[in-house]
Amino acid sequence: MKASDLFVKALENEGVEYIFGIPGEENLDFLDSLKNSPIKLILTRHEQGAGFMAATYGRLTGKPGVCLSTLGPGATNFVTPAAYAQLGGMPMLMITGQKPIKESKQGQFQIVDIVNMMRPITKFTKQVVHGNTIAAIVREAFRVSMEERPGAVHIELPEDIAAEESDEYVYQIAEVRRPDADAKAISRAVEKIEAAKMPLLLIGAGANRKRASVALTEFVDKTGIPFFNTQMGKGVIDEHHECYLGTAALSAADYLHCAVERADLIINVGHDVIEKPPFFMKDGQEVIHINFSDAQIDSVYYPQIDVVGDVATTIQHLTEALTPQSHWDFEYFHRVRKEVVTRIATYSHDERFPVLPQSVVALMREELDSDSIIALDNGVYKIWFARNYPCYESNTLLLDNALATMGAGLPSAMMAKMINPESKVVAVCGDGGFMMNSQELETAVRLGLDMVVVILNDSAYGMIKWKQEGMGFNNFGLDYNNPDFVKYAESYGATGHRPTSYDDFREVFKMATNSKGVHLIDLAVDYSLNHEILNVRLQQKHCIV
Ligand SMILES: Cc1ncc(C[n+]2csc(CCOP(=O)(O)OP(=O)(O)O)c2C)c(N)n1
Repeated sequence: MKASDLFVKALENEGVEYIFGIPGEENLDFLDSLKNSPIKLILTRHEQGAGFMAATYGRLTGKPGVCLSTLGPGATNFVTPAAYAQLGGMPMLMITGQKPIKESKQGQFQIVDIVNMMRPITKFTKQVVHGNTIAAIVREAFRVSMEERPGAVHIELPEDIAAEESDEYVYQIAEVRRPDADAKAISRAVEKIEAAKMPLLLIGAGANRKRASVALTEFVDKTGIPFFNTQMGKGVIDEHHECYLGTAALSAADYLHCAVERADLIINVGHDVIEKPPFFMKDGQEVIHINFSDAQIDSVYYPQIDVVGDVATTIQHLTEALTPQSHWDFEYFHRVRKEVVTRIATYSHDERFPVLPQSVVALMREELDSDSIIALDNGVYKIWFARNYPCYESNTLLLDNALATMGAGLPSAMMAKMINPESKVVAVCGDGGFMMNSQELETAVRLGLDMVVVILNDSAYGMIKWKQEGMGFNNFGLDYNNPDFVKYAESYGATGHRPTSYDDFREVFKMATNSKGVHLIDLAVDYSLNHEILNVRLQQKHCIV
């Protein structure tokens, strides 16, 4: 069998549905092998778009998303998506081409040492040097990519190896059960939780990965222990829950942190320090770290107890073993919850135009369903969404708070729509982040996706402006001009809208989320209160006593 045919067979064996990417001449054997495969090739307009889509496939399904590029410049374009998947704990396989390794007449043209370039940003990176090793390499790449903590893997398939003959063979996939946490670790955690006076539960990205929703909801229902979550842990427990205190959109100083500082024990399920800290640990505070792997120690995080094993099973064991204690005191936490709710409501229905980010968030929550998905790019609005947008289901607010890259919002929304065709999907991007991968509008239109892209337009890199102001610097170096986004959308075959008032935005948003095709809404945003609310007022706040 031709080696590239075997490669495709090995991918089929893993259940691969899509390959996202841009082939180069070094991938032509592989492309030809793909021609007769049920795997669908999704061409994108930039390798970043392909990589972000593949990573999001991994994030949402738990199975590696696969992307393809040529050697050199195509492969270097995978660097940011690789880091995105690696830091975000998203399984992803990148396949890149290479010049022939046995005999090449092109000197060093386009040759970059991609295998080594990928080393610090992947879990596994390998060049195939013989067709007969393909099946094992592919199986191992998938295993490593999915193994906790999941991440990016890379295989380089040189042109001459792709074309050679190899023995036909694929490996049977063995189901791997994640190990249970040690019984002693669980009973130590139970003792600590029962002995605490004000325990508080934190839910992080790791709990969202393996869908620990049912186990965690039962834990909270039985114990009544209030919870907060990280940005990437949103929606694991329905945030309608009366024990939900809020989301740590900032690392410190928010109203929610009054509760975090008062807690004598934090039960951290699924957060690790790769995601931006949801609080800074301080001496005298105890933390139980519950995750698939033990805690990485950092000056802001040094838990006293690790419970390492499958997260959902650990939580089930804890729920069974724990007896709710009469000395547990959650009264203060519930008062903080009321304070958080009141603060979030401020400006949520302010109808000024250009719109405040707070009112954009509230309006979208009102107009969307429980299973609707918002995918965010990276900008200052991410803080407002994380803080003010309650999620009712897991993975319904997709954001990146690990690499926190710009440019992933549109491709990740496209992937979310392909996986959840029945749900409404909205990409929310800043004008800066949108322009980093706006070319994927063509891919979205070509794929016939029904989705909405909202651009929060402030003609500036707003997040950095907000930081600049917070640090007392003068406004400098962060403003630009934008294209006419309505015409831009139309030139791709999408529909463009430019609301002129708050009410108009509601009408346009309602119509766009209930319509076919790709709709782009160019929405003028007013960030003038960000500094006052997120810096000045929070620094001046006094925790309720
Ligand atoms: C690829 C990348 N480049 C730069 C940054 C640094 N950065 C973070 S947010 C931001 C500005 C975002 O601007 P925009 O997308 O317009 O959103 P806004 O904050 O204005 O809402 C920048 C430059 C980043 N996170 N990722």
